[in-house]
Amino acid sequence: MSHLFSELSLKDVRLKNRIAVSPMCQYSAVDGLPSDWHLVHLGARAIGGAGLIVAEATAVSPDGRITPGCTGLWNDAQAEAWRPITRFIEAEGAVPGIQIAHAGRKASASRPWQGDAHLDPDHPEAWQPLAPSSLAFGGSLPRVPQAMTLQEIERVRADFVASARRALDSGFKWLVLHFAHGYLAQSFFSPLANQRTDEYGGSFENRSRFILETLAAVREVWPEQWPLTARLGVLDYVPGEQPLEESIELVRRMQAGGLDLVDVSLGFNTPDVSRVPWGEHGFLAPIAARIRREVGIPTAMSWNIREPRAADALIAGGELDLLMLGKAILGDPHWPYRAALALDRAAPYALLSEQYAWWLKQQ
Ligand code: 536
Repeated sequence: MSHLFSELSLKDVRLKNRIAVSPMCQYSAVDGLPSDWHLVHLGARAIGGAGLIVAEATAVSPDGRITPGCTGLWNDAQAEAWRPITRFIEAEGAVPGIQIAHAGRKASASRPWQGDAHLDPDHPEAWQPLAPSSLAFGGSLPRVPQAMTLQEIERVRADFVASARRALDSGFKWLVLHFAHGYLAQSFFSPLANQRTDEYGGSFENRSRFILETLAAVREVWPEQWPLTARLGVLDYVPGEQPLEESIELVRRMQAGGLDLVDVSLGFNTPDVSRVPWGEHGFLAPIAARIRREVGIPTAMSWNIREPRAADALIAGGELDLLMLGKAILGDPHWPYRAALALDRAAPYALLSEQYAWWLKQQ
């Protein structure tokens, strides 16, 4: 029996396997509204057999979008528009999840295929990015963000709470807080981005404050029975970053604050990714394993995982509980079915909708 195809229970949610679709920005929304594109993109992967489908980084406010094409949950029309998507995912036996986010100083950019750079400040669709400090990310994102006031910090926290409520109304049963990739929450934690001198900057306690307060506020409105998880950038592989021990301590405090699982990811607080050891299959696995062991929290992980056998070994080896697939499952919505065939699972057809299974079983 493979480990990849064992069930995972977390709170009152039961995933039929350990394969999750990692949140992947489609930059295809208008006014933050998910569309037929999102239904088919996510729905196809539910048909494909993944146990958990996490919708892309969805902005908690208009200024929290990465690009004008990002999805949102800052109004009720958006909550309504997500509903057919969660309904379809559930009907296919998968669990619908969503990642909520604020892009911070990386906001107000063009879609990757239209430049992947900050929009000119005079562009009709541009807006003023916010961040802990008025420090530009650099590279293709040169805009100097506005350092947030305490009132703005409070406002964004309230936006996370309101978006979590709407996610629940939309039918999502798994919430991911985006605390990674150089976006707002991550940039509060990183000394590479945060130079504040008030209670939100400087010491480890202060740099952790935004993340821990946001988590606590969301925990109050997100039901106990559904998993509350976060994607956290634990390392940037850039000189001047926080030591890994700080990231591990932050996860410990997040767990004490009600976090049910951590998706171990990268910081991306600077344009310099030259030291990231991309080459190895599942290169973050030793770090995820250490967090799982030292903190005692379920872990998920993505980045450079595509081989079913190696993926299965990561679950079997106790390094992670849940596999997050990005490009592998973007290129092949039926990755779970193919993985089941490759791992000699008795009945890969059980992963498929009846409509597909019937055809595929014909001689
Ligand atoms: C990660 N990215 C993460 C995104 C969107 C854009 C790309 C997100 O979390 N919404 C990434 C950064 C650097 C290099 C590769 C990938």
